[in-house]
Amino acid sequence: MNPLYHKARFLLSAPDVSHLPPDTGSEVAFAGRSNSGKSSAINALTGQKSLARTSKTPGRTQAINVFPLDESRRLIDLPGYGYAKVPAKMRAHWQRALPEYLAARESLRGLVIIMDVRHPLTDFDRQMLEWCVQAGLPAHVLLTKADKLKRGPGMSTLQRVRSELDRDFPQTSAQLFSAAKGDGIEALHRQLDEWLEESEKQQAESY
Ligand SMILES: Nc1nc2c(ncn2[C@@H]2O[C@H](COP(=O)(O)OP(=O)(O)O)[C@@H](O)[C@H]2O)c(=O)[nH]1
Ligand SMILES: [Mg+2]
Repeated sequence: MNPLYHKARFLLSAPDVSHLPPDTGSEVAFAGRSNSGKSSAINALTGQKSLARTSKTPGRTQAINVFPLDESRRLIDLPGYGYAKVPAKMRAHWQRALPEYLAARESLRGLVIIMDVRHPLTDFDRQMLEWCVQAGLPAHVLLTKADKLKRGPGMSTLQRVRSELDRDFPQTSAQLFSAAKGDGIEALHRQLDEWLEESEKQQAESY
């Protein structure tokens, strides 16, 4: 149990990257296809039932939600991609804004990409990973809804995803996760710790 993540609270919903809080301290962003289980993963990792809203019918709202953990660290919930009912104009906007955010945001330490374990590495996911490579940003893949597969098929999906990542997107790690069962939370906390605590140290050393 890591109490830092349980301190997460909702700060604001930004319609655009220009409305994000000042680019200081450190943050980790979460991305994923609509309905992949992103909101459920954020709720599970923060130990809060309804911090990020979850729904069975994905919404049209496309905004960035900001969840501070303390004065200098935050989680960033990016708009879900690949949702057909999002108006074309808005889709075009995020298609431009997301890679810009990944490349320009100084405080951004890494990206968690949520994928349904039954449908990993879609074209959208690969696009996001490509933008991470271009931005020199590490990524961590959560294969969520792992409770939907038996242990054997789950493990072989993880192995297959890892070998594809090794080939196409080195610097990217992967794990199984289940918000429903609470599996994989500790491994995710360790990855977030590495990104958020390392940068705290770097800041301390630079004074
Ligand atoms: N079985 C199972 N269902 C999940 C899990 N995570 C999310 N879901 C379900 O998947 C649907 C979409 O989840 P949500 O978190 O809203 O996805 P988002 O659109 O990516 O934010 C909801 O019906 C959730 O209850 C999981 O770990 N296991
Ligand atoms: Mg959601």
